[in-house]
Amino acid sequence: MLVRTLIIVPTHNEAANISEILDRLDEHVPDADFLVIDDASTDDTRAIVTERAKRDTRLRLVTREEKRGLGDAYLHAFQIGLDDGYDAMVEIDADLSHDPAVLPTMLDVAERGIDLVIGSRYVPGGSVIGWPRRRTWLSRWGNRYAAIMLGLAVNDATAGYRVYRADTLQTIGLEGVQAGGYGFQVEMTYRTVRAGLAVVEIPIAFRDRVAGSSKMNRGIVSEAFRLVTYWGLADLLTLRRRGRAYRTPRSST
Ligand SMILES: Nc1nc2c(ncn2[C@@H]2O[C@H](COP(=O)(O)OP(=O)(O)OP(=O)(O)O)[C@@H](O)[C@H]2O)c(=O)[nH]1
Ligand SMILES: [Mg+2]
Repeated sequence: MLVRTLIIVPTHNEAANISEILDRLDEHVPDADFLVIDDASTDDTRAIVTERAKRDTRLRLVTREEKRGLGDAYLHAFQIGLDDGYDAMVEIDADLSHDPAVLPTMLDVAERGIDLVIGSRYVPGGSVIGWPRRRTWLSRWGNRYAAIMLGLAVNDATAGYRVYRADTLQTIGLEGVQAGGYGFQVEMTYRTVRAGLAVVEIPIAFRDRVAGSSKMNRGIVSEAFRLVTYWGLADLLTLRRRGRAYRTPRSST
């Protein structure tokens, strides 16, 4: 049974959103603990969380002085969660794009033994609200490309709303992760699938952020594209090599 859950909220300048997301999480998953991992915010994010943590012992703040990327922040937080013996770890954006009301269902599915539960925009019942058409197109086709290149039967491998069972993270390991942005989510999904673990997608309505500013940039997209292409080609070559190795040697006579 999954008794202890740690909800990880990465932040970089999310003062406009952090109180509301924590309130809403509190409302829907009152038994969980919270870890806000803040990289180099220059607004009031840290002050807000510090003040709140004085009243709420289930909330803790970890700060880093450099903005080291979403993937790096999650790896740091996962290690803390594993060291502290949590059974499940949740990824959720601070910007209210992910609705905490869905989290109890996602945790239920993880509790029933699914190794990775993804809040997915691209399964029936899922949707994206408020994104310009270009951004939806990029995300949709980026996901299709990753699924084809890596042989993933996952529709939303870039999704940032997830529940990992702690044993999943132990099995796939936190060492040697290459990607930092959206590619991080794809890489962790790829590792989970390759380890033969179970992934389930639960439909969500993803809403574009209303407050604060986006941290998405071209570098994040091109990193994901480059790495997915590299992993996919490396897979192909390895298969070919294997194919060659298994071929019956021709007789020399
Ligand atoms: N700790 C940490 N958090 C980050 C970093 N970059 C982004 N975040 C947080 O990660 C979450 C997702 O970032 P967003 O800027 O919302 O990125 P996005 O959802 O891809 O794009 P938009 O919704 O368009 O802004 C938010 O909670 C950010 O504050 C980082 O370098 N370090
Ligand atoms: Mg966002």
